Amino acid sequence: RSDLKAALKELIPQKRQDMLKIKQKCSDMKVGDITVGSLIGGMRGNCSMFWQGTSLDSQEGIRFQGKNIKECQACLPSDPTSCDPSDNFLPESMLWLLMTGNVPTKQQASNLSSELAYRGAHLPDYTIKIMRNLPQDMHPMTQLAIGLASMNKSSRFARKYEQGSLGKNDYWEYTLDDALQVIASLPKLTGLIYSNIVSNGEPLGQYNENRDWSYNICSLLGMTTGDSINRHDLTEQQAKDFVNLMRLYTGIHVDHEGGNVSAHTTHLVGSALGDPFLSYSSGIMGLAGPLHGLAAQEVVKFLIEMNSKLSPEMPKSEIEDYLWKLLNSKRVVPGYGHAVLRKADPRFTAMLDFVKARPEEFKTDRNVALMQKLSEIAPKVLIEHGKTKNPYPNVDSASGILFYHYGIKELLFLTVIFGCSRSMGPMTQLVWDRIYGLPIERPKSLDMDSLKALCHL
Ligand code: FAM
Repeated sequence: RSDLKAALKELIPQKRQDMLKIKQKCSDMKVGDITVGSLIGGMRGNCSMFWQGTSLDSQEGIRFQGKNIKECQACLPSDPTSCDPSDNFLPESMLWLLMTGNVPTKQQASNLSSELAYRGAHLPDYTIKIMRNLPQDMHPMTQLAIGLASMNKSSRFARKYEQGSLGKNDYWEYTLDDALQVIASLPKLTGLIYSNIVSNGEPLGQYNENRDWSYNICSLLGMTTGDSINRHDLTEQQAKDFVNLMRLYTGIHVDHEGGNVSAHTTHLVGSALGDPFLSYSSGIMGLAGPLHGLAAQEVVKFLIEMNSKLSPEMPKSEIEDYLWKLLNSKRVVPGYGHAVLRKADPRFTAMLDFVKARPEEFKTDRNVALMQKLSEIAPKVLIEHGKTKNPYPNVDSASGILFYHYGIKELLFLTVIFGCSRSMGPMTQLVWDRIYGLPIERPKSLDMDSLKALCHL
């Protein structure tokens, strides 16, 4: 076991006191005005959620407990078994940072990684049985949501709550146990889904309790050289790079503050005291939408399709024409725009840096080349088009095509990897929701008559 629970126990009294003070002294303080535009416009700009781990600045992008991506890369511990300084930090380190607000020591990160590896080694028999019986062509995100929801049967929080023996102040401990179990179970669930899709359920790799969370995901996808089938004949270096891509990707997709669909859904369902399995299963359903997590897959399709129509040199004029045709047919340029961000997504920059650090690996990949070219050309076209509030690339414009490069060609599956990563932020929040004893969410809605009356129509 890691000492995460102990670290939280130390933090809780002060944090609870802070929250109590805010509640007692500032409950009537105004946060902002809600406009009719926001009411019928997806609640944009409507600041009405509390979210502890991350915040999104429209200009600078995501901050994890106040730290931007570069700062996280500089301070969060990486794989303790490797001495390669270019290794990305472990997502487990990020989880510790999200949960506690503090950068973990190498030992704390390593212990948390071991705890997750231990917890994730055995899925319940009934979950495995359910997963193995799902149709091969069922949407991978549906499979993931089913797998997670089935594990509610083993929820410690749900059991204790049902027994009626749990005081409100202690909800968080059982929620933390379940939340860690959700996160820990994702490599195996992901492996089961992928092998269901590509190999008739035959395992593609080994789960190893001595390896980190991202490594186990890669291994179970058949993407490591040592303990998996290595379906794509990856070299040692490629397999190592893929694990680092997985750590990078899953390390920076953990959270994007509270209002995005997957995080908000998890929080909303959890607010009714749904356990972490049910709550995150719902979040996964939200992530599956094409305007949210599925966008990475749309981008890959888009790049492949566009590449098939362009001349080999990919001239700028052809790319511009292609984009205009797309926009004129009222379609969106996938991978561009964002509901909150108003600059290029720093997560996109991090993925691009991964490519730039490996010029040999990517030099013949036309899709990756087009992804890079588009990031220079599309913003100008979108600005001229004049609709998008943010004409710059978001992370999805780069992420899917990198997984595709290494051999993950089953596009619908890409969002499952996103789902592994995104568990960490919303699960952190659910634990803190319980620590603070936050109530069920229940915003007021207006019907059409009330809206018309308000607008004097
Ligand atoms: N291409 C063309 N038009 C776009 C556009 C794009 N990439 N992004 C926004 N617009 C249009 C949008 O459709 C809207 O047009 P209408 O007024 O005709 O409805 C207008 O610009 C204003 O939209 P906005 O306020 O700038 O964006 P929203 O906050 O409504 O939507 C996104 C944000 C992300 C849903 C939107 O930019 C989009 O559809 N992008 C493409 C899909 C995508 O990349 N999604 C991934 C988002 C990612 F961050 C994630 O969650 N994984």
